[in-house]
Amino acid sequence: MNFQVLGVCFDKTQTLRKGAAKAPNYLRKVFPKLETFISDIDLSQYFIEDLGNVYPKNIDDVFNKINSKLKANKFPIILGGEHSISFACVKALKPTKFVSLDAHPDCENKNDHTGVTRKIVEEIGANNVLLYGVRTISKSERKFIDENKIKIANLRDLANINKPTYLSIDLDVLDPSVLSAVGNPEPDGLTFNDVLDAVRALAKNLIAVDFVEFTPDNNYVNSIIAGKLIYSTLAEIIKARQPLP
Ligand SMILES: [Mn+2]
Repeated sequence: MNFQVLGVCFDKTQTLRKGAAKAPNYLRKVFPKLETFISDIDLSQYFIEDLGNVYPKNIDDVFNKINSKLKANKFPIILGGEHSISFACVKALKPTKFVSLDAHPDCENKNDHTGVTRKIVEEIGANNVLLYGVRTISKSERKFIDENKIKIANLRDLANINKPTYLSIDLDVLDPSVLSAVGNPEPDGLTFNDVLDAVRALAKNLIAVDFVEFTPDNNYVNSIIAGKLIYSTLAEIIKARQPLP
């Protein structure tokens, strides 16, 4: 299978700490340093086309910028950028299901990174949206989640999906002891392997993945962890499409 990688350099609504717009180019410097043989998959055998970056002027510009770049028949790997970009990706790629791995539900009634999941709920329906790894919910978000019966999923819920699925990985789903270079770090998060377990549960149904909110800092370890997570995700997607031995 073939992949396409697109950087979406947009962080204009990031609040606590900006810098996610720098993530795509930062990651491109890290990738060549990483081991490409992961979980018995040799990533170097797969064609990964780099589509370069887009630089949206504002949130509503993201859709036009990415829609003209993405190609058919190649699995999209979107490198954010802040989380708000996922809405445009969902609009462009039209999955049935949307799964968000995120410390936050992003269900505020706002046109920014805190409201992206709510916009996606309005786009594809609440019963098609699943949250995983959520641990900090505002009062207004709690109300929206309860009223719309949005699923806060466990691993089995993810494994039970059997429809084309878009996966958004907000890197703040990881515990800050694993990776702290994100816009809004939250304690008590997932381990690296917890995230990969979720990816593995979803892998056969995935049609695209984004990695958002990585906000590079001077800590070299953070960029290695982010890069390894992306490579490991690709390996799981490939593995799920291989015939059984
Ligand atoms: Mn988040």
